[in-house]
Amino acid sequence: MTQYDNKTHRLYAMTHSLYSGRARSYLIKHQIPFQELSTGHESFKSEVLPQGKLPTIPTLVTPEGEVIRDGAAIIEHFEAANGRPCRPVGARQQIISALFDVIGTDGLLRPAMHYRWNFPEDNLEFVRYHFLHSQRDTPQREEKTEAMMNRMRHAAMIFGVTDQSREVVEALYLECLSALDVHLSQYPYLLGWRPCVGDFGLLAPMYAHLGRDPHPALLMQQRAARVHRWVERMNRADQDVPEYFNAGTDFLSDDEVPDSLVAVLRVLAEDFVPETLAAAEAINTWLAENQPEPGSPAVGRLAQAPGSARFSLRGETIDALAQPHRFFLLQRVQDAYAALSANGKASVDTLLSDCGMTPVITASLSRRIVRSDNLEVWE
Ligand SMILES: N[C@@H](CCC(=O)N[C@@H](CS)C(=O)NCC(=O)O)C(=O)O
Repeated sequence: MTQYDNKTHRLYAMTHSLYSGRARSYLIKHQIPFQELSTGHESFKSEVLPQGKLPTIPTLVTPEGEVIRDGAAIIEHFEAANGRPCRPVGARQQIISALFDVIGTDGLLRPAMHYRWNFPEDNLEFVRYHFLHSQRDTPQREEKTEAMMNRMRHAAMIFGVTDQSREVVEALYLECLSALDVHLSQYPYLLGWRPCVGDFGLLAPMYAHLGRDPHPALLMQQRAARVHRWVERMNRADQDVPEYFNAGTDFLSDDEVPDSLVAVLRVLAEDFVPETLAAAEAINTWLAENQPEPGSPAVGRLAQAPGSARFSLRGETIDALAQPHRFFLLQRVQDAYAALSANGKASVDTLLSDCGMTPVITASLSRRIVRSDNLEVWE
């Protein structure tokens, strides 16, 4: 069996996995030594899964042997232990950081899946290499790889990418890319000179899928060089800002959220807001009908699926899986808002209204989701 030294964290992850990119980047940026392994390693099944409960990546094993499953929980573990280096103190910046975490991990799944799976002539061999090599070399390896790839291909449709919606999915993503590129012409990170929690969330779709698979990576390099640089930067331990000749070191002063970032959020709001409202309605109806037991899983394979939500985007109807996980992360935005002073709330209200994001504060589920023993469960 592999021997691990007792100072290094073990990160079970994969290069091509969306959620892995977020946790890996956090470890790199904070210079936390880690060794990356995949779910194909024997230790994942024998040592990690019994405590992680679900076979998802990323899952972290600390040098003390604690198992933390889920990217948000991994980041929260280090944030809580180290004085929250990635949470800005200002009301507006704090809300925007938490909001980008939800948008990155749940709001950009359509373009991520579309640009990975619907351009097989450019992507397929590359993607197959990664899926194959995350499986142990057994006689069933090829078969398992195909099954896994088919499952993910199908996920693109479940998230709402169809022949009818692909044009609008592409248009929205390309506008988002351009707006982000403009923002990054001034600053290397979302809120200035260092990454916030929202940068890590946004990196999830922008790294493995949109910034690395051949077709979308080329698109990003050609159309948004600065966004491509940000993806690189997020995977380096240093600040990595040689092209900014007036670089600072901190978040922007005076709780500033630049207009260029508001412009990015305005594009993202176009599907994030209607999708969130439709998903809240679908899940709340499901909750009323099913009354899940307190403590029963709300997210992942062990949970029951509440079905899909229908909403309209630039005249196209989209049906997308209604995901409770979005609301688990949105609770953090809403909790942060609830803790603000009246003045803080007022300035956030103005900002969210400018972004077209006002409903994110009130769109909630009738039951809270909490973490218990490595699972997200209904309270
Ligand atoms: N909420 C989890 C989601 C993790 C997740 O779904 N990871 C994918 C890979 S990107 C996975 O492990 N899928 C396998 C499965 O669901 O069985 C997180 O943020 O870490």
